[in-house]
Formats: sequence, C-alpha cells, structure tokens
Amino acid sequence: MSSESTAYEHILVERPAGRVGVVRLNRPRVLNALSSATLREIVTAVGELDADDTIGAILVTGSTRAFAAGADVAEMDGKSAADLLADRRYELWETLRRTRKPMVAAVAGFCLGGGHELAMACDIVVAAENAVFGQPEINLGIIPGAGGTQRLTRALGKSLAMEVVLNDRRLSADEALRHGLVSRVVPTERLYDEALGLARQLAARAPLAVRLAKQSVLRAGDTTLEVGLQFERHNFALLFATEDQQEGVRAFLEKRPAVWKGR
Ligand code: CO8
Repeated sequence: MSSESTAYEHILVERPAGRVGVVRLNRPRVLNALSSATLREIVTAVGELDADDTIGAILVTGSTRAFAAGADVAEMDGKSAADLLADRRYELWETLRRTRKPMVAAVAGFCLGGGHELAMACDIVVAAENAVFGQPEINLGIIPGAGGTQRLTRALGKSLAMEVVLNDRRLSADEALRHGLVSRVVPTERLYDEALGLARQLAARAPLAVRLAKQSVLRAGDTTLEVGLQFERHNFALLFATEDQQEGVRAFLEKRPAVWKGR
C-alpha cells in the first residue's frame, strides 16, 4: 500500500492503490471530535480527492474507538446565537454534500452528533460490530445542526428518529443495519479492509455512470417521485452520449471486461 504524507494537522490523507482516497480523522485524544479546523481539513481533503482524476471513490474513517464523537464541545463554550448564525461551517457541510464521487464511511466505535451527521453525509456506511450511532445533542441543551434531524428521519422514520434525537437513544451496528442507516456490518478488525474493498469496486466502475447514479439516488431523498423519475430518465438518456456506454455494451457483447475512460 502506498501512501502520501500531507500537511494536515487533524486528519491523515492516504492514497492506497486502487483509485481510492482515504480521509482518516486523527484526533485520538478527543475521540476525533470535529473542531472547526478538523471539519475544514476534511472538506478540503475531500474536495481535493473529488477533483483528482486518479481517484474514483473516497473513504472516510476514524479509529477503532471512535469514528467521531461529535462536534468539539469545548469550542461551543461561550458561543452566542449570532456566532452560530455567522458560522461558515454550514458552507463546509454544503460543499461536502456536492461531492461528485461516491463517499464510503467506515465507522467503528462512537459515531455521535456531528460525527454521525458526517457519516450520514457519506453515500454508503459500513459499520464495525462495535459501532454506536446517536445524536446526544439533547444532553447539551441543543439539537443536531448538520442534518441530523433531516437525514435520520428519512432513514429511520419518525418514531425512532424522535427517540434518537429527543431522548439520546443510541443504536448498535445491528440496529443501524436493520433500519437501513448502514448497508453492512463487519467484524471490527475487518472494517478498513472491507470498506476499502467496497470503495475500490466503486472506483473501478464507469465514472460518469457512477456520478449520475449517485446524484439520482440522492435525489430520491429530497423530491417527489415524479420529479425524481424525470431526473433519472434524463440521466439515463444522457449516459447514451458517453463513450463508456458504447464500450459497456460492446464489451458485454464481445464477452470481455469493459475498459472505462470516464468519457
Ligand atoms: N468534543 C470534545 N471532546 C470530546 C468529545 C467531543 N464531542 N467527545 C469526547 N471528548 C473528549 C473527552 O472530553 C475526553 O477528554 P479528556 O480525556 O481530556 O477528559 C476524551 O475525549 C475521552 O472521552 P471520555 O473520557 O468521555 O470517554 P468515554 O469512553 O468515557 O465516553 C463518550 C465516550 C460517550 C463519546 C463521551 O466522551 C461523550 O459523551 N462525548 C460527547 C458526545 C457528544 O455530546 N457529542 C455531540 C456533540 S454536539 C454536536 O455534535 C452538534 C453537531 C452540530 C454540527 C456541527 C458539527 C461540526
């Protein structure tokens, strides 16, 4: 595995073979709490990987003990409503939402508050058996502020989302799997390899089709069925203008693996 050292302070960015970029949260002393600086680094790194033609998928992960235990509570001390309203972090979350390449979150240990919102901002979540998901903001007298009430309700339905958000109900990896918050649960020691394998599979697929597939699936969560179907149909037709579509059909008929160009 080749890796590249970076100038980041709170995260590590690696480029293992297989067109995958890895963003690893690296603040072990505070369970990878998402300080403003950490979030900025994550979004910068994801943006760089998203713009890098040699990368096809992005893996976001933490440590075995914690994916991320939430926003950095120490930073909240003394903050006013005006500070929060002026906070540029919302733009960072928006930037993350516009990432074109598929993002896989590999989650072990605590995945709470803003950490949980970060995982939910990714496209696929792979959980280790020891993962714990939750939105404990209510204990601080606040509520989730980076999509928790919205994405969680879409994933879990109203009743369970209410328990999680209003009453700090924590979900185990198996519960998260049962409710569709994650797509697979793996032994904790296998998490990185499994998630990396999945990211590599995504990275090996036709890039333009992956991009439009991601956009189409995301659209399902925020529009009517009619508009979503139109969006899908448009993207479906658009892909017939690509070289990769022709290559995909030809390769199938010639019984050989397709060679994707991302054109
Ligand atoms: N922020 C800052 N420090 C933290 C955080 C955090 N979120 N979580 C843990 N730490 C620190 C602890 O203070 C402790 O530091 P120290 O050793 O100096 O005392 C160290 O990490 C280890 O933690 P614990 O000793 O508490 O470890 P435990 O195993 O006993 O407990 C828990 C682990 C259950 C995760 C516990 O640490 C905890 O409850 N943490 C706080 C979780 C929380 O409330 N998260 C929500 C924060 S609010 C939020 O996320 C709003 C999101 C808004 C969107 C914007 C996001 C950028």
